[in-house]
Amino acid sequence: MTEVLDRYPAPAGFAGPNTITEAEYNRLYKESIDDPDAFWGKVAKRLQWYKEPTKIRDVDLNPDNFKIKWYEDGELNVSVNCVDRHLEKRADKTAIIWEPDDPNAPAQRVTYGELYTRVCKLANALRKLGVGKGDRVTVYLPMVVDAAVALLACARIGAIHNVVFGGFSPTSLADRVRDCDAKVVITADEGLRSGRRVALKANVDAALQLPDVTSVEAVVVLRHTGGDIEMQAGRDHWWHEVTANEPGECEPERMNAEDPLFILYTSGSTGKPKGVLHTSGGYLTYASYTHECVFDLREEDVYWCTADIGWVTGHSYIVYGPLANGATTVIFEGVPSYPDSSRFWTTIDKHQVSIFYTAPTAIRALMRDGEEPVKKASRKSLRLLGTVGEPINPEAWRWYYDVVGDGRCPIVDTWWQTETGGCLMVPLPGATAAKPGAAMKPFFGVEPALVDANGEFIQGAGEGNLVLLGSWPGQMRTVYGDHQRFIDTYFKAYPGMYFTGDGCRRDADGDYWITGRVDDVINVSGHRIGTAELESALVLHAKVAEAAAVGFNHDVKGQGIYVYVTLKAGEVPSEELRKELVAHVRQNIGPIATPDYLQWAPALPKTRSGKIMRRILRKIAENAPEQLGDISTLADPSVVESLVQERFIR
Ligand code: 6R9
Repeated sequence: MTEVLDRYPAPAGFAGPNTITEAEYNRLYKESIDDPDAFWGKVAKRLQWYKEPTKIRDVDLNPDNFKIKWYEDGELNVSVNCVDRHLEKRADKTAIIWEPDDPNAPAQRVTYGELYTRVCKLANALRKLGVGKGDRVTVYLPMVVDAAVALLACARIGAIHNVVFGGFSPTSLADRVRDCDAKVVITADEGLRSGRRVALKANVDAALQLPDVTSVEAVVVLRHTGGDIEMQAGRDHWWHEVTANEPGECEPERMNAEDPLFILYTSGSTGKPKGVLHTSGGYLTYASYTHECVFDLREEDVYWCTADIGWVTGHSYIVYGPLANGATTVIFEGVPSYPDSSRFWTTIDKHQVSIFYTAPTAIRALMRDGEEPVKKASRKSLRLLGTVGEPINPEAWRWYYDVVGDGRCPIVDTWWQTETGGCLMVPLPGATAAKPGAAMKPFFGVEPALVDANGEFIQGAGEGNLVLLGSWPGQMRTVYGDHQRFIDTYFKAYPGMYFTGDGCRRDADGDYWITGRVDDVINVSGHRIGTAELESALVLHAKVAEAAAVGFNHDVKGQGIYVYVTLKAGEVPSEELRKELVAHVRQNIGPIATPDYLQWAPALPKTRSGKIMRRILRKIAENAPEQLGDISTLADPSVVESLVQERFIR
C-alpha cells in the first residue's frame, strides 16, 4: 500500500490574531475532553442569551435511557444572534454578497442593517399568515439573499424551517412537505442555473396537488426572474406584497436552547429520507464556533462557501455560522462551469474572496480543464481553502493547493455530516500540518474511535468503523416524527456510541483518514479496500479525470472490484489503456486491489449535490439494471442508460 507522507504546514506568515496554534489546539482539546461542561459552558458565552444556560450537558447515549440535551435551561433567539447583535458595530458591514448566475447581471451587497429590516419584514408577514412557534415552513428557493432572509425570519418567530433543494422534483418536495406537515411554503417564481430557468413555483403547484399533501395553508412567492406563473387566489401571496407594509422591526420569539431550529432531510442506506432535526442553542454555538476556528476567521474576510442552501453545509457554513460571527458571506446562484470553467476563480477576484470552501467533485471537474481557466484570475485575495462532502484524493488536493492556492493557502479538509451540525474532524490551519486527503484531527470535544466488526475498539494505527464517544452541542436530536428510528439508526450498532456510517483509518501518527461510507468499502478475500483508495489511485493516472469504484459479489473472493473511469477531455478509450489502468492500480495499491472490471464512463451518475450515486453503480456492476430503483434524484438520469448498455455482462 502506498501512503502519502507529505505534510503541508501553514506557510510562514499565515497566522493572524486569532489563529489557533498547535500548542493551543492540544491544550484546548484536552480541556474539552477532561471537562466538557466547563469547556462548552465557556464557548456558549460567544452567543447572546436572554438567559445564559447553567445546565450545560445532559447526555445518555444508551438506547434504554437515551437523551441528548445541551444548554437546556438557556434561552435565546437565533436570528437575534445572527443579525441584531451585530447592529451596534457592524450595521454597515456587508453581511451577504450575492453573485448572480449571469456574471454580467449586477451583484448585490446587503449590510447587516439591511438584513435586519428584511428579516423583520418577512417575519412579521409570516406571523400574519398564521405561522407561530413550532410551525413548519418549507423553503424551496434558489440561491438568493432572500433564502438566508427566509431562514432567519423563521428563526425569529420560532418556526422550524425545512429547506428543500431547488433541484428536487415535485414528488420529493411533496414527500418532505407531507412528512413535516408544513403550514407554509416559501418559494420563487423561478430559479436560474447556467442560464436555464428552473420552474420552482410550478413545481410547488404540482407538489401540492399530490395525494395527502394537505397541510399547506399559504405559499409565499418571491419574484426573481419575473417569469410567468400562476397564483392561486387565497393560497398564494407575493413576497413583496405581504412584506410591503410590514414594519422593519419584529419582536423575536424567546426560544429555549432545545427548541427545534430546522429539519433537513437526508438519505440513509435504507428507507425514505430522514428528517434530521437540529435545535437552537447547541447548534448555533457549534456552527459559529467551528466556523471561526476552522476557517481562522478574521473581521475583514470575505468568505465563500459554494454549497447550496439545500444541504447542511449551506445551513451551517453559508448562513448560520458566518452570520452568527458577523462575517461577510457570499451566496452564489450559479454553477462552476458557467459561462465557463473560470467562473469560481474570476468571482474570487471580483469579490476579493479570502476563504473559499467547495467540494472535491467540483475540484476534480475543474481539474479536467487544466490550469488555464484558473490562471485567468489572480486569486491574490485567497488565504485559505476548504473542502467538504467526500474524501478528496491526494491528486485533486495537490492541484487545489498548487494551482488554485498557488502553494500559499492551507487547505482545511472538513469531515462532518448532516447529522453532526458542524465540522467534526479537520486540520485546523494554524495547528495541524495537513496531509493530502486526511481529515487529520478531531475538533474540540469530539472523541473519535475505531471499532471492528465485532464492536471491539481498535487501538493505535488501523482501520475500522468510525464511531463517536460522547456528544457535542451540534449533534442532531432526533429524526422528525420518528425518535425510535434515530436511536435505531445511530446508536444500536454499537450501543452507547454514535455510529457515523463511515469507515476510517488512523495512521501511525494518530491522524484520521475517512475512507468513505462503510457500505462503500469493498471486501476482497477478506481484505478491505476503500473505494476512495481505488479512485484516488486511478485519478493519479495522467489520462483519468474521475473514477468510481464499487464492489460486486464474487464467487471466490467474496467481493470483486468494478471501476468506472471517465477520461480527461481528448483521451480515447482503448483495450491497451484499460490494461494500463488496471496495472496502474495494482502497482499503486497492491495486487489485492486489481480491478476485475474497468468500464469506460462518459460521465458518472451524481446527485444534484455532486455525490456519486454508488447505489446505482453497484447495481450496474452487479449486472442487475432492473433493480436500479429510483434514479429521479440524479442530476442527469440519462447518464445511467449508457452505463447500463456498456456494462460487462457475465
Ligand atoms: C457535510 C456533508 C456526509 C458524508 C459523510 C462522509 C462524507 C463529508 C467529508 C466526507 C471524507 C470529508 N464526507 N465530508 N468524507 N472527507 N471531508 O457532506 O454532509 O451530505 O450528510 O454527507 O459525506 O461519508 O458521512 P452529508
